[in-house]
Amino acid sequence: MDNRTGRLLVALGANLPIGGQTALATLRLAAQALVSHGLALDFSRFYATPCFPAGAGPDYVNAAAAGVAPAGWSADRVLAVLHRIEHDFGRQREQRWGMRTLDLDLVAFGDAVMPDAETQTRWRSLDAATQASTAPDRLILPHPRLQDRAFVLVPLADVAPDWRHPLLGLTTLEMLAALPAADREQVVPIIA
Ligand code: PH2
Ligand code: MG
Ligand code: MG
Repeated sequence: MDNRTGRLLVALGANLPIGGQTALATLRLAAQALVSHGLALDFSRFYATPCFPAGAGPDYVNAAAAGVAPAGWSADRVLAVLHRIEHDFGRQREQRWGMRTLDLDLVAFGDAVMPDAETQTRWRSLDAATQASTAPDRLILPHPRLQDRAFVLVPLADVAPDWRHPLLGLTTLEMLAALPAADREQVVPIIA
């Protein structure tokens, strides 16, 4: 996985069962759905991760995927597919950082910086309180919280260790190494 245009990174997460199906089962089915919608992706292992913020809900299952979209697809077209699959798995979009049956986040699209470097940097640099209370109303790339989250970076290191953040200049492995060890150690592969 490198930074070529059209290469994409996706983060997958779930922390609620749906219709008697576990979050892990949902994530496995969502992985298949991404591929059947035309995205050629490699998937990381699946991980058990503590809910962020701590205590806000059950533990999550997280994974990541890296690969390519069909030729000519825009980031917004990929995002529409992610939203479609979330909807198919019962996701109701309402509460900020609320519990969810399925969350599919577009983390990066090649070297794309959207909508522009200044806006991405502003969202990336928000203080914790503002992060918790505001959500962007359009696609920001790379995902503004990517560099902060072990539950994104640990799975991403399975499939895109050398991807380089176009604004920070750091690879996945370098961003991961910059996190507290305790954050990394709480992201545990599920052997199943
Ligand atoms: N996603 C969130 C909020 N909190 N915590 C974990 N462990 N994993 C997630 O994917 C996650 C979260 C918002 O999308
Ligand atoms: Mg999301
Ligand atoms: Mg998310």
